[in-house]
Amino acid sequence: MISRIDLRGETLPEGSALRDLLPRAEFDVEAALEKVRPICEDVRHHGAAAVIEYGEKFDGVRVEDLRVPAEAIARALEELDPAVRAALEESIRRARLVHREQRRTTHTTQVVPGGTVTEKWIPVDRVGLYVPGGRAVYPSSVVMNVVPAQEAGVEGIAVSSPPQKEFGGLPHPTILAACALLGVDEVYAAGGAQAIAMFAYGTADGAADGRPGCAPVDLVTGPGNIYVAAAKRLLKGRIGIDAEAGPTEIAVLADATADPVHVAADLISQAEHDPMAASVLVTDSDELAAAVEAELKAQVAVARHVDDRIAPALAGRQSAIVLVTDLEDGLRVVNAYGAEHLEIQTADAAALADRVRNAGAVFVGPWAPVSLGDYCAGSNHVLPTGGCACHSSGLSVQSFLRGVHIVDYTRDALADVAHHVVTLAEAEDLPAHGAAIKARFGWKVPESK
Ligand code: HSO
Ligand code: ZN
Repeated sequence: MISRIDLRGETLPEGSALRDLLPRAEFDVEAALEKVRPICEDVRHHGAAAVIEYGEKFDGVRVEDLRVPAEAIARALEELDPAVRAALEESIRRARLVHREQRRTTHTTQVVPGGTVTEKWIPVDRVGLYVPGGRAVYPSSVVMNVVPAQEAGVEGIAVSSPPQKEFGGLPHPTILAACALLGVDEVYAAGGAQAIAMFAYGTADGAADGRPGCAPVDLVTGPGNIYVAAAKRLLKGRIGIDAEAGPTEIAVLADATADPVHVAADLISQAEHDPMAASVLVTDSDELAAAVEAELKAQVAVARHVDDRIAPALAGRQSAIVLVTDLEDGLRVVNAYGAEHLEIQTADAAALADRVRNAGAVFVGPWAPVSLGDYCAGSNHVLPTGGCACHSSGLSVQSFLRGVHIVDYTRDALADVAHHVVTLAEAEDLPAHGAAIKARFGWKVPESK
């Protein structure tokens, strides 16, 4: 069901050579680029009409209007199961607690007397948050996108999620209800690459009844399938994007003290997302490896979504049990892998977690499973996959802010450093740069004090 990779008794290679020994899914965004290019071009030139056409083609339902009416959003909340409402409210409350503290304060550095640089954090004006709606209908992802945007102070927040045939062309009602709970009223029934293009280019032609369309956004965040990832890559530059989200991943670093029942349950929990999802156990214990294999069999036997997702995910080349000589090697392995989610289930979990360098999020000890983070830890679940944790972070308030430097110098402060500026300008053969300084001092370089 799950393969083994035995790295014991070898000196582990470093960096990318080690990464090459580890399992990973193929997520070839490049290949999807050619498919999404004409879709994006169509939306650019034909606006809402093209988005509606592609919705009919890919989602199997033709909508009159992309914008979800306010009444439909209100109704979805009224009809929401009260237990789901309470759980979403708690998820939102905890996420707000964490994300509120991520706000950055303006900081002024006095570089010299009379010369300051202030770094001011300004939220982007308008964001488009994409919420998938195919195999995955995740109201929790609405929370994880909207909360940091709101806590950052973003004023224009638009959400888009694919139209669902069984709901008359509206996005899934729990998605709409989550929007209502968060106070988001600008929601579109658009999915896939066409939704990303709608956000990037806007749809000036708007609705059938002449109401305005979706205004272009500055930044698009949120997970999606390979076509969504390809459209984000294609339109990056015109819009900002968050880290590209590929199939979800869980790595568990565990020793003989870990409970195999927990480890197996956690590996299965993320395999449940996608046949391409990755579940990786890294352990120095033969006994644990064998016990987890047995547990996987037992738990998969009674799971749902087995044939279409869990079984292919666990059997795929992206999943494995990796045996290592000791936990030091285990740490090298998980750092080389850079998992989206990393659980540490070892005797001294906190100390090991402290030495993790590459992971989207780290879950410490037996009582912090990834599922907790998916919904109710307060942490964000939109995290870098595919090894991108080596250079990118998950979604946070920071994702929605820009740090702008405000430079303020007096005449004396400029005079004092003018000769250095002129020297550097000349060294770069850019005399006009130097002239912009000299022009302020009667075309001379002022004497430095
Ligand atoms: N584990 C997913 C997020 C999610 N899980 C949504 C359940 N619902 C990626 O972090
Ligand atoms: Zn999950």
